[in-house]
Amino acid sequence: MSWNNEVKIPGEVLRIAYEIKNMKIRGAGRIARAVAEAMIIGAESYRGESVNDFKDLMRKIIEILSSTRPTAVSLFNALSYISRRFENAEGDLDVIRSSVITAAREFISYSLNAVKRIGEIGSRIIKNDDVILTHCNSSVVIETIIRAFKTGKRGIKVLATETRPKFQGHITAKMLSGRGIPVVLIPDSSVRYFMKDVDKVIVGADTIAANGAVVNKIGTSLIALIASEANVDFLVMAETYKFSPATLLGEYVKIEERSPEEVIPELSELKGIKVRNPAFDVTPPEYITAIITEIGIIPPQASALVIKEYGWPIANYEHREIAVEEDEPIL
Ligand code: RI2
Repeated sequence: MSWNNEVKIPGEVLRIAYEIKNMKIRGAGRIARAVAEAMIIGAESYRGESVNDFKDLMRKIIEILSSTRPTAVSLFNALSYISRRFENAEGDLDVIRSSVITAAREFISYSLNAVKRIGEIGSRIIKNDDVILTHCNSSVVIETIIRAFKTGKRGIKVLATETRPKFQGHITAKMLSGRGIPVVLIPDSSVRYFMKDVDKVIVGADTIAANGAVVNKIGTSLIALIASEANVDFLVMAETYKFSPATLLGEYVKIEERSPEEVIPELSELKGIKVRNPAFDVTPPEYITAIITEIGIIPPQASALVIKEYGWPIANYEHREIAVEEDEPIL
């Protein structure tokens, strides 16, 4: 099956899907907001008059967006928040269409407020002269550090890991230094070397399981291990839509494995050598000091409670590969 077969999908929706898949749009929160945006574009683009055809278009768009990246549950939680609304809505096309648009807008605005709120809560934990180590590029972590800096915390320094193979640490370093915050970019493999200087490790999350295990960028669990050895606090920042309801029922989180070319661009130089590129790993709850969410600071062991109390609807949609033709898309 390809991305553009029996139902006509708007080019802009396909572009968003393609950019998520290729990580031009990336970061668990950002991809969740991008799929919500794609749903709005899809809903507004429908020119027919049939409620059934409209719902089929929405379902097809959800299927395509769900096929982009498998690990960050934020993407599936955003889609199931929206799909539950239009699947349960009753009325004419206007009513069903506006149920999609309203739910998607609600999600986007919830998400942006949650990031801000986590920044407010998280920045209070940062003290004058703290040396913070972060991995990858998390918008909630960046928000928190910038807010701490803006609200007058003095002497903050950040160690940003490169985050191979995609080097998202470069983005982090640029974002922070652009705001006047001292940053040092370090190789991923040097974390243990530097840990003696670190006061706090702060990372984002792609998915948090019911048992409190955190799925985040590959290498996170190694950093947690090193922090634990050195008795350094290991803090995770995550909006509640990064908690996975399906894990309550015992489902595993699928770890994305990306192209070997991201690790070795000239693969032909290593003829016959298999190269693997898992994008995420799992940090067990016992290595996590606390998880900072928009509803407060929780121990990882309280994750099941967060899912039950504040839970996002269990995703009806799961990641299924849909082949992308070479010349697809789209623009
Ligand atoms: P925010 C990223 O994944 C990283 O793993 C990062 O820690 C996480 O999303 C959370 O990002 P990728 O898309 O939502 O770079 O905090 O693979 O921005």
